[in-house]
Amino acid sequence: MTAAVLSIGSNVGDRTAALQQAVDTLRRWVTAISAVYETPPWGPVAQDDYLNAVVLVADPSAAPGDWLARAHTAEQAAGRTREVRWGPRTLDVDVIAVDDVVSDDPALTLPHPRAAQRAFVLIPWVEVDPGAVLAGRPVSVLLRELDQADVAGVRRRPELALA
Ligand code: A4P
Ligand code: MG
Repeated sequence: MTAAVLSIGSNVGDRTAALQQAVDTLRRWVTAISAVYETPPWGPVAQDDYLNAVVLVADPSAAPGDWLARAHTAEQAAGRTREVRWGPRTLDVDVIAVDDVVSDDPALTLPHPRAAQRAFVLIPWVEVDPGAVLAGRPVSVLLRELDQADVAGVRRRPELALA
């Protein structure tokens, strides 16, 4: 069995439709879907706000690399456009964790190296899995250690629920 945590985000075009497309593409493996959150852009590139969510997936026969391939398939299905690293995108699907796998492979680094600093990942993740652990540390504790202004900036949008 492998279970994975996927972070989905969009800040170009119909953002809700892009997130829904990601869920639809991954549907057969989905075990939980978080609420949708409006989040200020993280990183060095000035850009519009994102919608972010976390999707939990499971597949008894999947290897870690299968989750990255499926993430890329979902991005393509949403017609992903992205010119700049960390820049605006129709749909980004990041693999946050796969079971307890640790890997420094640049093609698939696990857990995702920036997840622990990202309120837009940790808040939806802890919503769907309150006991979640990242690299040996409870996600609920990691959240308390973040800049609380970043945490407060991640706003739930209940009217945009994914199905
Ligand atoms: N890669 C290695 N490990 C992983 C992993 N765990 N998950 C490789 C996914 N990909 C992984 O990714 C670049 C390469 O990373 C891939 O070829 C893959 O083999 P990419 O998706 O093509 O490029 P990117 O998304 O521009 O770069 P990166 O580094 O993934 O950017 P981030 O870290 O995803 O940042 N602000 C808010 N509020 N919400 C967001 O969702 N997203 C970004 C993108 C910036 N700011 C944001 C958000
Ligand atoms: Mg990415």
